[in-house]
Amino acid sequence: MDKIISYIEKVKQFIKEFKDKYGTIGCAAVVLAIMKFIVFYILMSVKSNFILICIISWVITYYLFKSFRNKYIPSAIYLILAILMFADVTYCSYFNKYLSVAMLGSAGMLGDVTASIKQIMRPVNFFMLLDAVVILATVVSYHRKEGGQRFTSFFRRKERNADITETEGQEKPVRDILAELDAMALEESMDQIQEETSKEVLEKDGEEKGSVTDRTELDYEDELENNLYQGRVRRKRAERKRKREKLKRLKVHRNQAIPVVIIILLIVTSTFSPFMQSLAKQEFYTYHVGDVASGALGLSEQKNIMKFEDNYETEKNGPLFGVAKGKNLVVIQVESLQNFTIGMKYNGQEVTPFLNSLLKDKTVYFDHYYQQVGTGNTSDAEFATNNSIMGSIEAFTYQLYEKNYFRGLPWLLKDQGYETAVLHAHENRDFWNRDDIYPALGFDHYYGGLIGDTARPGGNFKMTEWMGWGLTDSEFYPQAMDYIKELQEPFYSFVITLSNHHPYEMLDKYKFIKLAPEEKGTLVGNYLNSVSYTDYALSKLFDEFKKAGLYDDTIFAIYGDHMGLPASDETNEVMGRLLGHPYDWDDRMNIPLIIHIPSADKSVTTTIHNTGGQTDFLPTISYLLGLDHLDTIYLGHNLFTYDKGIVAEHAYLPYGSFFINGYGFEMARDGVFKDGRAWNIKTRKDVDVNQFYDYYMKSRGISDTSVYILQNDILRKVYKDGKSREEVL
Ligand code: GP9
Ligand code: MN
Repeated sequence: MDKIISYIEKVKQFIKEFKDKYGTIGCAAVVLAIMKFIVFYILMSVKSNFILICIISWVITYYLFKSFRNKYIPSAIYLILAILMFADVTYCSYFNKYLSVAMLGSAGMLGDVTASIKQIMRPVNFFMLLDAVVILATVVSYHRKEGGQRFTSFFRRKERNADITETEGQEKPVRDILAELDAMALEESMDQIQEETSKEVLEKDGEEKGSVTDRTELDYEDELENNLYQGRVRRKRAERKRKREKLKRLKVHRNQAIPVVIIILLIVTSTFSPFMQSLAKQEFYTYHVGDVASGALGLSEQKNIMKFEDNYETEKNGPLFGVAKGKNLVVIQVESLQNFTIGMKYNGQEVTPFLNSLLKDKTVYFDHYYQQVGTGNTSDAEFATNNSIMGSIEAFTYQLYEKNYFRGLPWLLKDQGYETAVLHAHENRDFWNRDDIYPALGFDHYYGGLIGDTARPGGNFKMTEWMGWGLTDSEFYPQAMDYIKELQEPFYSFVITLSNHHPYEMLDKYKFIKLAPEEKGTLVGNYLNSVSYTDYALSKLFDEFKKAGLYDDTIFAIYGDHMGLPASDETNEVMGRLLGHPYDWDDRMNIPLIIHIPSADKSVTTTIHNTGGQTDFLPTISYLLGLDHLDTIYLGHNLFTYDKGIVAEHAYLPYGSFFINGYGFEMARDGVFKDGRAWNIKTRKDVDVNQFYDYYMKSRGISDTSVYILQNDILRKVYKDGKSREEVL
């Protein structure tokens, strides 16, 4: 009890001294810093071990400031860290994870995201910067007050006081020095007594012996001895000062070591303890140090590589095999198209009237189809769709693996005599490194960029109408058609739309949906208008095909590249209202896949509920086109005949997450399986995660195998170096 009281007293004393030194502004800085970490972890959606994680961050921050005598240094470091925290919460609100060094490497591919950032930016994000600014102001004001005196005296004195009383448990050198200092202090005070006594004696002698001129030889000896003695005292004092300095240095080093030791301990133990892993993956300092270290040392988690299975050989057996054999293939990857818009009636208005009408006519609609992107977002949707391999989560695949050998759909169709082309009207034709990657992916032509763009010459589209990120879809399609018409039949045209891009800022004339006051000015309201315009523009593309006389000889596949409405308080609220249930991950990541086959019999019209994702596109479309074999390495399944699909996710949802028939699984961000969340997609109720462990491992296997194929350039080994597919996987 006494100990507690004395401890409380010490804390009170500390606070009082702190307040005396740094004033109210300093106290405000401390309160803000404590609160900042709580808000940060709420914004980062930290779910497990919340309090412990806050404590670790507070301790590390405390030692960061204690580790430097000149407080400008930690204040500057802390400001940089505050900017990183600001970036983390902003990034997390869209991508649902911490920023990584690898991601920063892809920052060049952000394009003009000013509007998007404005949209996802919450005022609370700025709270991440506030304490750092107040801390800096405290340091500056202290320096002014003290007239430039070093900012360390407070901590120095605290340390000195503590040195005398708190020697228990300190490392040996500090304790030894303290012992020496104590001994010296004792010796010094004894010397002082002696000094004073001898002075008194001398004075007394002087008085007794008369004036200096009367001094005897003995007097001089005494004086000499006294001088020698005083020299010894001075030396001792100097030595004592040196020792004190050394002690301070040692204590500073110890303070610097404490956070380093905490972080290293967390990182090292996280490799074998799920509990420590949970802390290490969620705590701000530890996460970022771990991220930088694993990048620098090339460390990664244990990989789970799957054996190659040529599933297509059996899965191609179905009634629609070859139903579109020899037809032109037009694949339209629609920017940000989510499945909930299909068939939706908003206040009595159809959002996608054209696509809805298409579904009724010689069309197969996959309503449980999901995005499967990596860091490359749109470009990974393209990649997974054409190659049946997931894009990397490390950095964007189109650049990271631009020198790889690929053998996806364009190459397979070229083998069948197809001419291949890709078309996209972003102002920068080389966005996502498209100029370099498309030839490697097997596209004979790339029509992209703007005519007359001197910064990126070689553009193909006239900028007749600008909206959002580039040429409007309705202007893009007729111009694209001019190029498509020139292709040799059969052709494969891969068309990438752009108008429906976050944050869905529209030209007024294309706002077809009358929004109710509740949705007006919301991202969801803008999105509904944007999707509606996208649908309208698509009808124009189909008209173009009819006009060109190519419609009946073509099979069309339309799908969304990735979610358009990431989670936010506003979006969750509006979407929850529109959907009639909480807006969940399956709603966000569910994209439509619509395959329209004009030449087929009406009976093909159907909706297929099998769960699938973008990596399933290649075998699925190959089945309709009647490819006998898939002479490549692929990870997907034919969704017409395979109904046990698992869709692996590793972006937006953490690595190991998945969708299967009826269920979604969100892996925990702390990397501990049992901290994950599984839910029933129909009932919307959470269910026990333990039944999904095998699926979780399979999802990891699909991600790992994708990365393995890319990292080891496996397709080159098979198709250039002559190894068998079974040999390499
Ligand atoms: C730009 C377009 C958009 O050309 O592909 O990419 P995104 O921002 O959606 O990944
Ligand atoms: Mn996109």
